[in-house]
Amino acid sequence: MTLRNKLYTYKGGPRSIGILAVAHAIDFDIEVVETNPQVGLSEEYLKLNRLGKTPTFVGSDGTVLTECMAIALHVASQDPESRMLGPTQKDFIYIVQWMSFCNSDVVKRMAAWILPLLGVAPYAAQGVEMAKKQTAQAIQILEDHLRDRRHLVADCLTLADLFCAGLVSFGFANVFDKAWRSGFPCFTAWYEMVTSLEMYRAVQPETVMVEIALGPPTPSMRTTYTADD
Ligand SMILES: N[C@@H](CCC(=O)N[C@@H](CS)C(=O)NCC(=O)O)C(=O)O
Repeated sequence: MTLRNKLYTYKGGPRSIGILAVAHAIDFDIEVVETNPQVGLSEEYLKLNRLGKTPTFVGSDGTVLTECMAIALHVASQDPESRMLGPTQKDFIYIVQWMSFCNSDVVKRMAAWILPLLGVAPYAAQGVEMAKKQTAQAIQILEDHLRDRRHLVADCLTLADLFCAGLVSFGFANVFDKAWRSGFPCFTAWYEMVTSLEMYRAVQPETVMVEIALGPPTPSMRTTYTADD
């Protein structure tokens, strides 16, 4: 029996979209194994990822990787001819910079804004308002960077674009509504460009951009669950 590469993740998981899109772009076979921490995890999975997070990669050669950035870099590097890791070594460093920025500061701020509204983290109006401001502050960095460029790095499509667009899809689908988007036109145009690419659409056929941001959760939705993000 031939072993396949596996990615343990859940459908539409923002930390997995870029991994799957780059795999598609370089024709690297990965089977998605539906795994959702909010639904419950098997003992077997907890041996692979001891903090019970997704995604986790298990390669056909036995490689086990946690941390979405490491997985994305590993997958992208399977095709040495591909430009997905940037034309130069310095571009590669900038790719890692943007991936890290989005996977840490942007995701944390967005999650603090959105998860309480979805009822998957405790809700406090003040906390949500603060997280909304802090998200705008982080996205402004991307907006300024993209003002005179089409791509995050090196004026060509790289892993940074696919990976970061996947991460912020969570914002566009829930709170980056029409009014909010008008304040970030370059960031929004970049997102529309990346999400319309065939390799992105192969993973995420539909891109949701909300008209009106989520409002406060109803009392029955509120929770005390505390996922990190
Ligand atoms: N440092 C990890 C974080 C992974 C992570 O937090 N994943 C989220 C899903 S996108 C998760 O598993 N959350 C469940 C929880 O925190 O309980 C990475 O960058 O891959």
